[in-house]
Amino acid sequence: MDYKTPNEAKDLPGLRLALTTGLPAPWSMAARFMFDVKKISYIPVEQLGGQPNEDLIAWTGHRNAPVAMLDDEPGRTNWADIINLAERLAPEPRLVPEDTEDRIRMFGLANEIAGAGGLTYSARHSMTANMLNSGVEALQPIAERFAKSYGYTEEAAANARSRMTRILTALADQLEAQKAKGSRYFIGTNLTALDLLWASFSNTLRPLPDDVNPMPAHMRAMYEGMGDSVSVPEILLKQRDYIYDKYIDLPLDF
Ligand SMILES: N[C@@H](CCC(=O)N[C@@H](CS)C(=O)NCC(=O)O)C(=O)O
Repeated sequence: MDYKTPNEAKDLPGLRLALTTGLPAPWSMAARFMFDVKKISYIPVEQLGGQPNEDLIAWTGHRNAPVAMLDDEPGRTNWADIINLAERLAPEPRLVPEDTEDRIRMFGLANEIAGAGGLTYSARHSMTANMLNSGVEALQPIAERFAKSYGYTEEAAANARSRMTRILTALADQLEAQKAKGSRYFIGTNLTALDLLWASFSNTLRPLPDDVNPMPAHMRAMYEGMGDSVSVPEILLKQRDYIYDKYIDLPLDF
């Protein structure tokens, strides 16, 4: 991936997408998948995970990623806003269901994966707890930045495992119900943003193998650590493999 720095990108026209570099960061990868599947071009901009990112803040007002900057519109950082932006820029292929009940269910389940208090925030709270309790001096600034950025509390970390398990069960139940109706997808009969979100976020708990996902060994260990405490139902892993196989270029490039 050929990233521009925030200062190189800030005066360019069009869509600029700040992404965490060097690893398959789940919110960043999910944003990319939405734009890539719709063939919307963007300029990738570097965000350095866990770092102060002062130039990015000066330009966008945000330290973390993703941040989608379209021309002179306000930056978009929330996963749902980014899905809606992609849908606006390229209505086809549709990733947000037309049917109202399907759309509500899709955004509801997506929020379980990506929203504050959901699966991946919970996984990150337990990772943050592990870093804070590790006694490793070098990890403390990052752990403290994560704690502040993402609303970490000891209580949230203590509840993470049961919250994650309940969400994984709900996602698996949804896929089982879809399978019984003969669909390969989370919602309806076609690909939606939820399939792409799960493909990205599943990679946090169960990273894809190194040949298609060449991430640094210490980050792989950290990601695996986030998934260690939970079992991920087989149907969810099969689903993500299907989506990667059919819709996403591998190896991942970050
Ligand atoms: N704004 C996002 C969450 C973004 C987020 O959690 N980003 C993480 C993972 S991609 C990140 O930037 N981590 C690196 C950092 O905090 O420096 C949302 O809630 O929709």
